Amino acid sequence: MTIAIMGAMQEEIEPLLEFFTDVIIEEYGANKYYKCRYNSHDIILAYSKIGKVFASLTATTMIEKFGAKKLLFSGVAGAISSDLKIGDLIVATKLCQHDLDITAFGHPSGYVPEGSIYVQSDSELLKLSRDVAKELGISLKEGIIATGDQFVADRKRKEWIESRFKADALEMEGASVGVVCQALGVPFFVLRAISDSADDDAGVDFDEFLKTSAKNSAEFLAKMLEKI
Ligand code: 4EZ
Repeated sequence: MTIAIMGAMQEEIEPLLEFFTDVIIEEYGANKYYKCRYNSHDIILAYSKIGKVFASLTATTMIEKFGAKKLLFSGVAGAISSDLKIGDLIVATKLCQHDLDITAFGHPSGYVPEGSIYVQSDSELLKLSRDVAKELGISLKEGIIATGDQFVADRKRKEWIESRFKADALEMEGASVGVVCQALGVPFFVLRAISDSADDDAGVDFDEFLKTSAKNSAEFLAKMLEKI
C-alpha cells in the first residue's frame, strides 16, 4: 500500500526524512516528492508549503499521481484549549475551515453549499494513535482543529474560533487536506504538536519551538507507521 506523509514546512518533515533510507526525489507541480520503501509499504513524503491551497495541491498529487491510499499529516499548531501546552500532541477528530465565510447569505461560518462545516478523520487511524500513545505512555489529546489561511496571533480571533467551532487548536492546512481526502475516498489523519498559543506571543514562540515541536509530532507519527 502507498502511504502519504505530509507536512506544510520543511521543518515538519525533516525528522521523518531522516528516519527513512534510500529516498528518491521526484519533482512534480513545482514541488519535491520523496519516495521510499518502509516495512513493505511505498511511502510518499512531501511538504506542501504553507496554507490551504498548497496543501490541497500536495494532497491531491499524492493521491492522484502517486497512488496514496492513506494520508498522514504531521506538523505544529497553535493551541486554543488551555490544557494544551507547548510540545503537547493533539490529533484531530474533525477539522473545519475557520476562514470560509458566506455568512452574508445566511449560511453558518465554515459552510458552503454541498460541503460540510466539519470533515471527520479516519476512525482506524485515530484508534491506532490511541494505542501507540498508550504503549508509549504519552498523553495524546483528541480534539477539533480549525484551519485557515492566517497565522493567528490575536486573542480575539482565537476566542472567536473557539466559540464558533469549539476548536482546540488551529493551523493552516489540516481541513483542506481533509476535504481532498474525503472527496477522493482516502482515509486521513492529522497530528500536530503545539508550537505556540495563537496569542500576542505566538510569533516569537513559534520561531522558538517550531523545530522541537515538529520533531515531537514526527516521532509519534513514525511510531504509528511501524504498526500500519
Ligand atoms: C501553519 N503552521 C504555521 C506556519 C507559520 C511562519 C513562517 C502551524 C501553526 C499555526 N497556524 C502554528 N501556530 C499557528 C498559529 N498560531 N496560527 C496558524 O499550519 C509560518
